[in-house]
Amino acid sequence: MSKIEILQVGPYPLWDEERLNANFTIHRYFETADKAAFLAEHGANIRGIATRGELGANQTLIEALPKLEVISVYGVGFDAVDLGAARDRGIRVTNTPDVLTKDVADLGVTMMLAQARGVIGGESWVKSGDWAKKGLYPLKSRVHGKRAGILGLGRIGYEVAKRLAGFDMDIAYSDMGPKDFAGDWAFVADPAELAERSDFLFVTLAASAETRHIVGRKVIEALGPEGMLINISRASNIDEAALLDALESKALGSAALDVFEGEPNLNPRFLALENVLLQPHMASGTVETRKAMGQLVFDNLSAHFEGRPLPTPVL
Ligand code: 8YV
Repeated sequence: MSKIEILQVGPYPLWDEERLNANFTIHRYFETADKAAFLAEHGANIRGIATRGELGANQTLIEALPKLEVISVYGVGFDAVDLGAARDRGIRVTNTPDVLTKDVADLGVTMMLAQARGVIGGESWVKSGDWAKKGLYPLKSRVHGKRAGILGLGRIGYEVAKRLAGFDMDIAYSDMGPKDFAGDWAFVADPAELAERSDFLFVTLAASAETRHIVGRKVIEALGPEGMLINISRASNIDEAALLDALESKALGSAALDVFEGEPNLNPRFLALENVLLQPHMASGTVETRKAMGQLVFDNLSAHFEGRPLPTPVL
């Protein structure tokens, strides 16, 4: 019997590609030069998409695959999948929640500490010989005991807050409403008010059309010249033009960012800034977590085609 045909939208680690190839006929869409010609030739046979969080599957792609049944996302965020188009056709969508939560939180806190304490600049100070030439490294800001704001107290926001509690930080959060599990963390409904009372503002909410630019000029200005913005969610949650303006004018103290509009081709204005820490969208990027994510991508596809319940359905 011929194997089920799957469209692979972006590369995966070798171990995932081997498992997918052993079980399905995989079309490496990202390597096809003429996408329209490829879809005209193979589109009608494809029954599944394997994609990544930031790559998703847009309406045009979904419409080009008349037999599409399932979209399996390697990532917790499914904002790049056109859910409306999928829902209209009864196409199932799955993601990889939970397995990556703690790694994403770890990187967010690492970014805060590294940026506040000047870890990257400190290493350059040593390697460039500045330590011997110029003496002591410039003093940086304390982290422990400061005020942290968590914009979005979901799974990842909660793990960030738990870690920050270990640094004796004063924690507040914004969400749709107060959360039972938040203990003595303060609920602040308005993101600008949250920013106003924060030294460090973490953006940890799932992106959607509703959250687009939720961190706009008002929030950024409220965080202010001493504040730091840390984004481990999606670029679309922040008005990037407003962020760049504020970083350039020092209306915002600093930022630590793992996600960018148009990544990996980010706005070159970021590269000229000294008050940013830039990471290549790697918050879930540990071997352990990526293995678990790849397994879930495969398990969801297999479950669908074998008629079993999907392990982690979105739709
Ligand atoms: C990416 C992510 O999927 O979980 C998400 O939503 O964006 C990430 O985990 C990962 O970088 C692989 O592309």
